[in-house]
Amino acid sequence: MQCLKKFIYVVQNKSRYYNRINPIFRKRECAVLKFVHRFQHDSNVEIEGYGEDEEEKDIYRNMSQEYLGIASGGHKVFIIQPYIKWGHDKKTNTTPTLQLEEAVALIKTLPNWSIAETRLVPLLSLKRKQLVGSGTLETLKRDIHRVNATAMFVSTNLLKFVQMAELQAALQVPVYDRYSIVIHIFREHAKTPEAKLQVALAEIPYIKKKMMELTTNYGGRINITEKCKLMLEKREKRIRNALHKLRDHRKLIKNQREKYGFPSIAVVGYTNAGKTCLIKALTGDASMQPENKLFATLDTTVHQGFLFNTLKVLYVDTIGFIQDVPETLIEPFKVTLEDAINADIIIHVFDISHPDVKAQVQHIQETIKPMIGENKLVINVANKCDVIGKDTNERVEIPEDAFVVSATALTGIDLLRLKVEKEIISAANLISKRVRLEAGSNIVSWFYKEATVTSVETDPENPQYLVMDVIMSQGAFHRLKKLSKQ
Ligand SMILES: Nc1nc2c(ncn2[C@@H]2O[C@H](COP(=O)(O)OP(=O)(O)OP(=O)(O)O)[C@@H](O)[C@H]2O)c(=O)[nH]1
Ligand SMILES: [Mg+2]
Repeated sequence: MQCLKKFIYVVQNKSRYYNRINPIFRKRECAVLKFVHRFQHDSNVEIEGYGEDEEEKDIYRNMSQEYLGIASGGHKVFIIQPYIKWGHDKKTNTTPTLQLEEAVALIKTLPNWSIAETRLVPLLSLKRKQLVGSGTLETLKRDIHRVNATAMFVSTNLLKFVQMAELQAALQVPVYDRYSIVIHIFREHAKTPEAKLQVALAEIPYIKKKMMELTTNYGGRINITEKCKLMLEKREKRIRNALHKLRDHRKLIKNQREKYGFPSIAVVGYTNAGKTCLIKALTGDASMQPENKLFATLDTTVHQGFLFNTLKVLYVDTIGFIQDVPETLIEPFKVTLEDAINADIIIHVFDISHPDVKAQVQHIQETIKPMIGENKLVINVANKCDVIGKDTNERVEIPEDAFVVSATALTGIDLLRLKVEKEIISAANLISKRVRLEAGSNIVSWFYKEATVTSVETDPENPQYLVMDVIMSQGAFHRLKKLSKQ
């Protein structure tokens, strides 16, 4: 299998380069490539339902294979983590070892991918045409061969086309950067039409950029046909339209939700921080499936739960964050995140056991700040307290007001739920009232149906009356006022 993968890569790779210089090669290798493409095919490349014809699909499939590579067959991958030792570009909020750990976690998320070897590679700059010097390149060549790796992952957000091409030509294996790896993970995890469209949209800037770099680097000699460019633009437009339609539909659902007055709580945080797990703990929804994978949740999903006072609330699960990926990759998902963040309260959950937690917290705070209003309540939750020592509170710098919980051991969950209960009335602009009503009256049934009855007692002074504590939305309150005027 490894041999076959190498053969396929060599055929694809050679053809790409010779195609550009020798048109005869194109004809000769055409038959082999057709076989290769049929053999290798990423199932999630195609998005149905927005009017692309067969020819356009075919062109896109080829472009996607050319620039993003193919993930479905799996790879034994050699990971290098480049890092800048000195100067402006040196990262200060994380370390190369932590970045490498994240790179390993990314690869482990892809089915059938395994890790052959990992290496930290110090560089003077990430911008040079030849990413690594000739000495390092020779060592890498030897080591890739020694460990039988079939691909290389350079764990930096975006490689230039020329850097990739140089590495590929020298090492004779496909080279991936973070952007392309994350796209492949997204493709794996996108289940709903919306998530699939978002992934398809996120791919386009990458392909466009690589295509443009190719033309520039070869002095315009490479004929990137207008057809390809136009096709990409058309595809982008269609995807955006399809997404708009889906979002209009979602807004409709959201308006209906608001009409019925269920307060909502959006849970945001890094991928693998435990967002899904926390919602599962808060709702007791056994069907939810937290996974030890990056980007397990791509879709915004809504889950109902009850507070101690029986008030029904909706928890919104969101896509996780990750460090060191370009904005264009996350941009299509941000719109969904912005929608989700419209919730009444935000829970920002972070994995307290993660060595990079400080940088992660900062990243989330900076990203969501412009999306939320000044007065929106953000509850900080430090999750996975079960995997750290008792004295961690002193060691790990966490926001002072954070709730320390374990979503799996259910530690601290009740306190968190109480906090939500305490804040939700004002955050969601709900009305909380104590009312005295005649037992058995229509209005009592109305409250049970349209509002949340948090307690009920018989009036000690007149047993024919009930004293009820009720919570209702503004909408329900207006309906009640109308009803009482009738
Ligand atoms: N030990 C421990 N593990 C936890 C805790 N909470 C979550 N996990 C584990 O962390 C992993 C990720 O949990 P998820 O809830 O899927 O994380 P997520 O934030 O939803 O991740 P994405 O969907 O990828 O964004 C799973 O293997 C969980 O079992 C916790 O409190 N303690
Ligand atoms: Mg999740």
